[in-house]
Amino acid sequence: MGIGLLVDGGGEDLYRAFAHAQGFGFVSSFGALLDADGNDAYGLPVEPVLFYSPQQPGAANNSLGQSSAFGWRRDATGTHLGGGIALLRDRAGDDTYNGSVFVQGVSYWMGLGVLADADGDDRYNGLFYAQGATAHFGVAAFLEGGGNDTYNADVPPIHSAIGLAHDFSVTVFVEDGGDDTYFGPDRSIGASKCHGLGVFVDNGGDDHYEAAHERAIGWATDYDWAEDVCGDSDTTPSYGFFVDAEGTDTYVKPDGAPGYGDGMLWIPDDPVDATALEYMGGLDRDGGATWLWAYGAEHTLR
Ligand SMILES: [Ca+2]
Ligand SMILES: [Ca+2]
Ligand SMILES: [Ca+2]
Ligand SMILES: [Ca+2]
Repeated sequence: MGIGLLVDGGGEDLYRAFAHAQGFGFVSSFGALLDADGNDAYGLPVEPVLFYSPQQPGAANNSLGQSSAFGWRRDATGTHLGGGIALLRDRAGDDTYNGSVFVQGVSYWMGLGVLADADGDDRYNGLFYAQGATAHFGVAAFLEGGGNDTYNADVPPIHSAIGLAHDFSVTVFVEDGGDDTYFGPDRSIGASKCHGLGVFVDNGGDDHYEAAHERAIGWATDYDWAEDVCGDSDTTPSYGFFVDAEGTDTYVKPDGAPGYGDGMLWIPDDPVDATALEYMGGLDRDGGATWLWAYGAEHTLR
């Protein structure tokens, strides 16, 4: 319980740690890193493995940093303690963010994680729960102000990134401008599962989207299935939405992906369980077009 602040007024800085750093908020805590200027490098290495990761046991560190909020969930005594608040604010410069599991605007168990980078051509890499991702009643915001940014081009991501919400969580990912390049894993780029709400918005630029799995770019699942057991709720849906508001964009699709593309509207069907409460889809607004889009009550968003 407490407050931890790192405030840097400028200069080109190198931040290195293994875990619990660069904006980490544990139970009843607030941890923030504020950097005013400069081309900075934020690093939380994948290996050598010193901090156990339930998502990547023995293979990668549990980073819990670069704006990562974390709570104490269901230990052996049945104790629960809600997570804290984590913030990483970088105002300018061409920055690089490299991390492992739980990095870059993420939250787990009642926490709030915010990454806000205002300007510059930035590079983000994370393996699992990265760049706006939440698990188990978490809330997170990933806010990018501009520049030509690149997501997961240097290290192949594994799962859950770029606007993903899992298990009663809420995630908002907003990219406000620039020609951006996105590489997303399974459950990414506006996705949710198990009663989550995941929203992805890119407001401008000519962007490139490439997902390694069809469950991305406006996708939600809520079914009771061996891989993804979450109760098949009759009352609480999953929501996964994608919006690209401007620019001429390219999309690379994996097998089975919905028919998304530049200037298109898509509403995927869940091939696993037609009765699950899943609200999903995407909208790409074309470069020159200006149009009003209305959705009638006769349609079912699924
Ligand atoms: Ca700096
Ligand atoms: Ca910077
Ligand atoms: Ca940027
Ligand atoms: Ca963009």
